[in-house]
Amino acid sequence: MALRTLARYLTEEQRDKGVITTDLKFLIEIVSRACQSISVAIGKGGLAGVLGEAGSDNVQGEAQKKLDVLSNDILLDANEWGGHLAAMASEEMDLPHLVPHRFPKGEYLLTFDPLDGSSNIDVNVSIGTIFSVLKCPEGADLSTPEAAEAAFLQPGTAQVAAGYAVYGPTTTLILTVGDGVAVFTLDRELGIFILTQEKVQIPADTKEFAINMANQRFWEAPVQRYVGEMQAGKEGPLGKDYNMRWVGSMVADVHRIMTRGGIFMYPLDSKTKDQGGKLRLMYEANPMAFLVEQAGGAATTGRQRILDIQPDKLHQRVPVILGSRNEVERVTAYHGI
Ligand code: AHM
Ligand code: MG
Repeated sequence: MALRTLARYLTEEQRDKGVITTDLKFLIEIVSRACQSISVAIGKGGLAGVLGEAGSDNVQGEAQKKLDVLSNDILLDANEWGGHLAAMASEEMDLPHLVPHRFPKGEYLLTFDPLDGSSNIDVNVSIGTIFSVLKCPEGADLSTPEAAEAAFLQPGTAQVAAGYAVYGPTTTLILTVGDGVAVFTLDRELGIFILTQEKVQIPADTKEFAINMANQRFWEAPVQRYVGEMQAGKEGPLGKDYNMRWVGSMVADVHRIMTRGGIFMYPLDSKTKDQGGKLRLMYEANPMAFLVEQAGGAATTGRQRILDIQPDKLHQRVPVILGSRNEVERVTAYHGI
């Protein structure tokens, strides 16, 4: 049987099923090609001098790595000329990036974390790109980057596509256009993404959890209770032994859950409470929540479904609990909802 490439999958979603527009198909193909370029740069590592600090901070006050900046530039350059976008926003940029006047503007907005897993970049551990696509509201003010921020402030339920690429032993692209979740693997010789799994389903139950245990003393009572119960194992109230896996790159931790189930938590803690949480809503929590729900899992802050949050700023942070449905519902219930 002929290989099903990403291009073919998207064509079927557009032409045969009518799920996406031709512009959205084009947009996703361009993002996938940018991910291939990022994958090549990461693959060269120290040979190309791309490792190490960039010597600058991003808007969140985090030190940027050279590969953070390079990945951001690759995504901006790839996406600005095609005529499918109105504006882009990124973890690495304070304000939205408007499509330059010399190019036509389209109807979509793209947000991304160009390279997620900063602490793993220089140590040859899996990292990735996360992206989310929204429609630009009619009549949105795109006259300045400051004015354009308002167009992005839409709840996650408004996403028309979301995905992530993992740069690990293989480069994979995980995508949803609201019609289930599909996994594509990069054939490095052919230079194309090939469909390797469709209709991904996250098992409702699990025995595996992912959380940064170093933050335990800062967590709130419901998460303390839940993790304590998991650690109590067979003899505890949950009646089974759990295992822990924590990569420290959200893309890799979520990808494990997509593959075999599990629960991922970056909950509210006293260290990050003032800023609302650790992970960013628009380009980390929302795209992952859309993918996880499309795969039959659940995603909450502990108090609210992530996709229902009405954002009030572009770089807003939120607590994240996602993965196997029964486990997410349990810990959410412990928060008193
Ligand atoms: P980044 O986007 O700067 O890489 O930060 C997000 C990352 C996630 O990938 C990961 O889940 C988390 O931050 C790890 O943070 P920490 O090591 O502080 O627990
Ligand atoms: Mg990130």
